Parts: sequence; C-alpha cells; structure tokens
Amino acid sequence: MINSPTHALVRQIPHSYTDYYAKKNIHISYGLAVRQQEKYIQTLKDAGMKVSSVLADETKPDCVFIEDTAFIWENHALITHMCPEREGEQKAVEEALKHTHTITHIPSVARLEAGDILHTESTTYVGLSARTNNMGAECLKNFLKKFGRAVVKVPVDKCLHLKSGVTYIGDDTLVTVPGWFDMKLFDTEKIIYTLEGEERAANCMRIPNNLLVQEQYPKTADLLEHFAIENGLQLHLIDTSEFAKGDGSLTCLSLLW
Ligand code: CIR
Repeated sequence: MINSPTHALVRQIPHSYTDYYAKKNIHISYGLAVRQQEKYIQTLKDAGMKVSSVLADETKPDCVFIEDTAFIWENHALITHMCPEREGEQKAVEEALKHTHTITHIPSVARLEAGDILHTESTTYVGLSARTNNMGAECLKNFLKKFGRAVVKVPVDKCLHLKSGVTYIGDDTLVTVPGWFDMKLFDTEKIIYTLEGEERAANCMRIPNNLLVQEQYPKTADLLEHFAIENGLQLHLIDTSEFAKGDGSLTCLSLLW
C-alpha cells in the first residue's frame, strides 16, 4: 500500500480560528476542537506514527489545516501556493520540514493546495478546483516526473478540494460521493459511495492497518466498518465536527511522510 507514512506534522489551533468563523455566524467550540485534535493525534500515535507540531499562527485562522501548505513525496517537499487569505501559512511549515526534506517552491502565478492531491497505488490525481489551477497542476506533474509517477487532472466543482469528496483507502478502493467526479478518470477497481446527507464522509485516512473515519456520519461509517473488517483493518471513529464547520476533515489536519 502506498500510504505507509511514519511521521505526521500537525499544527496547533489558533484562537483566531473560532473568532474568524464566528464573524461568519459559524460557531466553533475552541475547547472541543482541541479535544478532537488531541484524539486525532493520539490515533496517529497509536498507529505507530511519530507526531510533531508547528505552533499556531494567530494571523492565520485556518492554519490548523496544514495539509494544504505542502506536498511531500519521499524526502522532498513541494511548498504550495495558496489562496490569498491563507498564503503565508507555509513559512513555519517549511521551517519545520527543511531539516528532513529537500524544499522546492512553485511560481507565484501557480496555485496549488495539497488538499487537491490524491494518490492511488500507481497514479496521483490533482483536482482543478477553486484553489488549484492548471499551472499548479503542471508544477506537481513536473515535480513527480523524477519519481516516475503519472499525474491525472480531475475537475472539481462540487467541493473545496479534491480530497473533500474522494479519498483512497487502500485495497484498490476509493470512497466518494455519487455524481461528484468523473469516476472514469480513476484507476481503482472498487468504489464505496457515501450515503445521502453524508457527503463529507468521503474524507477518510488509511494508515497501514488503520482506517480513520469521521464519526459524525454513521451510515457511511457502517459501510466503512464492513470494509475494515473484510480487509483486517482497525477502524477509528473520529469526531471532526469543529473542523467540518471550517470546511475541513481528517486529511487536512496533518502532513504525512
Ligand atoms: C479553507 O478554506 O482553506 C479552510 N477553511 C478549509 C481547508 C480544508 N483543507 C482541506 O480539506 N485540505
């Protein structure tokens, strides 16, 4: 299985996260968000991963969604170029990664957020979304060329990032939302579809023999529990309610390598 990471980098939640969304009339409990993140981190540790953390940046309310700031492949990191409100979050992440990774930057006209990057065993998919443009996708393609990795572009218009609506959970299986993407573009044998009203449940994480699933979508979690049993995986139900309010989910809370 391709995703066999041993390290995770997470980012502390700034207090400005709740203030920023309160102004949009979205009410997030800071204490609950912290507890949910703690459970997420503990789950990664229990799965055998070494977890380190970057300090929060109060001037960047969304910085807990660290996945979007960089794309990591082996010991190389491609620093992304984000939407104007989030641009700058990458700096502290780059500082943390530069001791272990060779850093590459993309031109500022290119836009790429790593929530738009998805891997199956043999292919990497990049979403063309509100956050990633064709030039950003081309930068990713060039970056991955030296690793012999095929990159396929996927139009995204029903959700924020590609992985908001489709993730790969190993054993040749994708989880996605009916009708959100052209599934002919993907190379997996099997697809599990989220159930009605549970679109966000498409964001799952497989770390070797563990499957992380969002607890607040119980009907789809049942389907995923069957998948876990069939494939000998340990299922972890994680409540991400306070991150879903900020349009985030499981994958966006860490960078893995
Ligand atoms: C944003 O708009 O960028 C954040 N509120 C949510 C980012 C979630 N990131 C992800 O799913 N990779």
